[in-house]
Amino acid sequence: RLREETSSEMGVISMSDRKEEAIQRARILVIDDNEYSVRMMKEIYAETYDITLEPNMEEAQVLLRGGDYDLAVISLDSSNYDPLRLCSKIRSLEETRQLPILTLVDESDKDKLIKGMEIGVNDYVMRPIDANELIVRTRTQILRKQYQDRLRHNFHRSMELAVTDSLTGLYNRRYMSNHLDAILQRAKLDYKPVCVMILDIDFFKRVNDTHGHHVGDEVIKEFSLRIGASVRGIDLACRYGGEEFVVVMPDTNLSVASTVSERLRRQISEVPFSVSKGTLELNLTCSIGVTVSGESESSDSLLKRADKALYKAKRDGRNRVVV
Ligand code: GH3
Ligand code: MG
Ligand code: MG
Ligand code: MG
Repeated sequence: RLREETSSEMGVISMSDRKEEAIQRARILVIDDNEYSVRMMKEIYAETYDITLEPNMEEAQVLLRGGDYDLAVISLDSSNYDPLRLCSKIRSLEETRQLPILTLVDESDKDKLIKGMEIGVNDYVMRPIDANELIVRTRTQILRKQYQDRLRHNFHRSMELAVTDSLTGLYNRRYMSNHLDAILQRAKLDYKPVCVMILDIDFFKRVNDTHGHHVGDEVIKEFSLRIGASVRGIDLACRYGGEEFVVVMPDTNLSVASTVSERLRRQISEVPFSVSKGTLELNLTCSIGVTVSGESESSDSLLKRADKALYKAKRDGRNRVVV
């Protein structure tokens, strides 16, 4: 019984994100060596934000790379460093590309500001600094940054939900089906075989009936971990149904795939499943069907043949691999 990933579930996630964010103060890195403005920012930021002061440009770069800042405030009129170089560094590094930059600008430095805007500075405050203006411009940049972070995060989460199974974290059936055809086409161009393995836990109903659905779920999770541990990075492991799994192995011949399957089968049957916080040990077995792609074979027919092999493994007495 695979849980359906619905859009309402995605809605729940975005709400919990908002909660998380409410308790997290925004973080500002100030790169300025002007004593007067630094003191001013300390005063007006401290209430609302976590503020870090770093007048040294090299140090600031280290902080930016490691820290999770929501805003960089950079003085453009420092004599100790090249602020424009710092701004372009921030824009060019993957880790800081999205970081808003607010600059503090001296009237005489307007040409620097224009260059800065070209590089990707988001906003500026002119010296002498007006506190209210600084507050408003700071808040605007931070809100925009946090809004974008939330969108990005929700986007990644929904992508994840769309392709993975929520109980096990393995790919879901739909994702696997969609990609298997592409994998087969690629393999055909490279003249490489693709193997498919289907696994089904033996007598799984008994686990549910004897110990309950929760224990059944735990077994499914542990089973998934063992599959994950026994396949390579390029293999595609998916939860195909309730307690049924498919592993797609590109660039693999049948003899290698049988060896992998046999090793996994033995590991499953020889190492008991520890569940209910270690209070219960279950001896389980699984049956495995393995097959290799033929020339120009569709994903459907490949999966069908693997399923037939699995069915034979069950019929022949379970706890075995049928190729
Ligand atoms: P066989 O050896 O023939 O495979 O026997 P089996 O008992 O494993 O039979 P079958 O594969 O047909 O049944 C699988 C059972 O798994 C049926 C269903 O109640 C249960 N199941 C499916 N999805 C889940 C799930 O997400 N959690 C739990 N706990 N049980 C599930
Ligand atoms: Mg069955
Ligand atoms: Mg079963
Ligand atoms: Mg089954």
